[in-house]
Order: sequence, then structure tokens, then C-alpha cells
Amino acid sequence: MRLSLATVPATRATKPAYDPSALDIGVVHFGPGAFHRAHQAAYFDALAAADPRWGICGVSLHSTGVRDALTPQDGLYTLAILDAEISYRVIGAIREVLVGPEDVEAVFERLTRPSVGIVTSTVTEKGYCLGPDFTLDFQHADIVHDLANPQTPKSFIGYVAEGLRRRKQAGLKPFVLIPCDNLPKNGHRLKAAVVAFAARFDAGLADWIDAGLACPCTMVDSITPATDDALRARVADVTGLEDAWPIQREAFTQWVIEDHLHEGGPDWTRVGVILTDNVPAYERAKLRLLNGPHSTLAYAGLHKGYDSVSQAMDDAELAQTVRALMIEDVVPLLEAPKGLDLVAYSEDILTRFRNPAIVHKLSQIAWDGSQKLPIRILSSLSEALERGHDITRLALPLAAWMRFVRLKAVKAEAITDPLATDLIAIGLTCKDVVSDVGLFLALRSVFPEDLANNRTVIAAIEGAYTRLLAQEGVFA
Ligand code: CS2
Repeated sequence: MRLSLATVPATRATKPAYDPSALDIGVVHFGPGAFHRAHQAAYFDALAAADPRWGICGVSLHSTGVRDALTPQDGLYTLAILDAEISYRVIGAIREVLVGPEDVEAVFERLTRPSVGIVTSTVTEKGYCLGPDFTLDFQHADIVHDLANPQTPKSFIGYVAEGLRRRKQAGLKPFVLIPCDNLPKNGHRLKAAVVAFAARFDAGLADWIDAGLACPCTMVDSITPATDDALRARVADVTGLEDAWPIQREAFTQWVIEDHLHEGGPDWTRVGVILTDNVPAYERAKLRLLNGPHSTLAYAGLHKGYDSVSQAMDDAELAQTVRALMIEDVVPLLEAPKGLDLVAYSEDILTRFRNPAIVHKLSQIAWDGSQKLPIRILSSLSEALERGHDITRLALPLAAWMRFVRLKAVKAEAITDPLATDLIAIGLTCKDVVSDVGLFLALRSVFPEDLANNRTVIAAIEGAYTRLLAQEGVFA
């Protein structure tokens, strides 16, 4: 029997403490992938019993997979929380899933409902269509398309701008726009991108958005390994109901939102959301002390033949390097958010990485390295350099990423990355340390010129690359 509103009374998981069918749509979420369903949807689910206004309409920009899995289940899915003991909870907050290219007018209808007060997004770093300077990339194919065809957009930015235009035309207030991706200053950058996009065709709209759109910065955190068949089988077994797409995550979860939300919005703090005026300090700490080490473990761990984060953490040398990178290299560069001890925060993250209940694939974290490394590693590296600190360890993830690309290219395996074509071409051209590192450093959308030409940086990456090559032997 499959999970749905009709069958949910039979589940052995914790059931929604409210009637999901009675929720109003108050949130439109772009990118209803695993992280959204593990994180924001669980918060809205916790809100729902006391406040039924915040049901979610998920919008997939490309794929039909989530819609096809969740629609027969009336939007319900099972969230497995991986702790010492695994607990299972049915989430009812997602009320419908639309697919942008198939349902474009329905998406705009939702975006212009007076009851829709919030638009959230998890579209990944690349989904914001920003250039290396984090401003809107007007050369981006989707942005070019959306400026020419604003009624049938492809990008998240295009949907938001047209949705806001229609709200303005209808005499409505803007919704609150809350990005939930691992991008520094995500709210400020998203708002600037939407305003820049609107300014290209309607200066009045751009001014209206600039003056009225609340787009808070956020920090989101919860480790969410991809769903696999083992999870599907476990969920069916334990809950008694089949679920085409259950989600799993660690027990730890954090959502920090900049404190300038609209009146009449949800009571965020009731469900554990932290509202603060200092999100940048939280997001910097998280991006550099969780995501940076994650990417380091991914590339250096795959290089050593490991499969998951906890396996890589069992390698004493690698674990020690990552810990030193966090505590000795990154912590001294950061300002601690009030009340947060960055060393204790780092130790807690290392404990989360070691959690044997979680099989978090290194290959999943290795996706989109060209987008992630500048945010997670180069930010620390350039500050360390300015202060004259040693950058030997910070060069490791960069060199390991280069070797990752090289070995993928040689094995003719696909790379998930918006720069995949360029990366494979470079990977196939690699021949020796100096020229390989030079080829990668010439990728201007990853490495800014000042870093790419800096002798200390070049030497540190070449050193790390040489050490990795020595471990490999094979392709040297
Ligand atoms: C990971 C993140 O896949 C990745 O790149 O570093 O998804 C990480 O698990 C989350 O940000 C944790 O909150």
C-alpha cells in the first residue's frame, strides 16, 4: 500500500498533527529537492498544527521526478531522522508540486495569490545565475532567454521577476523572498540580481522591488544524504507504507534568518528558527567550517578511495588534516556570531561528520566543485594570504579537485558541474604538475586573477598536487 492522505492513518511513522488537506498555500518553493524536503518543509510542517496558512507549492524548474513521485501520494512523504535510533515522520506541508515548463501559468497564479506571503528557494549555487563577482550574469543562457521571453521563464530569477511584476500590477505587496542555498549573503545577492533583471525591461518595477522586497539572508544546515533504494525499503518495512521518495537527514538542523520579515508571517521562533541581524557571521562560519571541510573530505577522500564522509573521517591522517584546517586555518579568520564558540562549533561538526548512522556519499558533495570551491575554500584562502598565514592545507582541496577532474576525464566518467565541458577538456590535457595547475588556475570563473597569479598560491597548489600524484603513482 502506498502512502497518501487515504492511507496515512495506517502508517507506523509519526503522522502530521494536522489535516494536510486543510492547509492553505502560503509558500511557493522553487527546487523541492531532498534538502528542501528535509529542512524547510519540516519547519513548515512543525508550524502547520498551530498555523495552517503555510502549506507549500513546490515548483521544479526542470525535472518531473518530484511531481511524479509526490502527486500520487497527495504530497506526503516520509522523513527518516538518522540518530542513534532512526525515527520516521510523515511530512504533510507540501500540498502540490508543479513543473515550471509544463505549468507556467499555474506557477504565476500561485505567485500572485494574496495568501502567498513567502517564496523560498533551494536551486543550488548555480541556480541563481550569478557570475564570479556574484552579480547577475547577463550572458547566462537562461537569463538571455528570460529577458526575451518573460512570460515563459527558465530561471528562478525570471520566475521571481515576472511574479513580482504581476503582483505589482494586481496591486499586491511583494512576497518575502527567502533563499536557502549555501551562498554567502544569499539574500542581498538574490535581491540585487532580481532588481538588475527587472531594470532591463521596467525601471519602475525595479524601483518597486528595490523599495519593497524583503529578501533576508539565511543560513541553512542539515546533512541530507541522497535517497537510495535501501532507504525506500527500510521506510516500507518500518512504516508499513510504500513511499516513492522518502527523505533522510541527520537529527541536527538549523535555520537562521535575517530579522526583517513581514508582519503577519509565521511565528518562526516557535519552531526553532533563529532570527538575528547577524546572519553573515553564521553563514560564513557554516560555509567555511562545514561546507569547506566537506568539499575537502570529498575530493581528498575520493582520492584515497573512500566512499562516504564517515569513512573518510576514519582515516586518521585525513581527519587530522581537516580538523587542523578548520581550527588552525579557518577559525582565526572568522568573527564568531554572538554566543557561538567557533572551536566547539568545529568539534561538533566533526562529530556530525563521524556519525556512522549516516552514509553521506563523497560523490554527492563533489558535485559542482567549480561553484562551491570559491565560496567554501578560496574565500578563506585569500583572507589567509592577506594576513600572511600559511595556506598549505587550504591548497589541498583545490589540488584534490584538480586530480578528481583529471581522473574523471581519463576514465571518461561524467562530471556534474556547469563547467563540465571545460573541465573534461582540461582533464584530458593534463600532463605535468606545473602545466596542470596552470590550466585549472586559468579558469577565470573559478579563480580570480589576483589569486591565480599569486606565486604563493601557485606554489601551495603545486605542492599539494605533487603530494597527491605521489600517492597515485598510476597517472603520473
Ligand atoms: C554539502 C552540503 O553537498 C554538499 O556540498 O556540503 O549539502 C551540506 O551537507 C549541507 O550544506 C549541510 O547543511
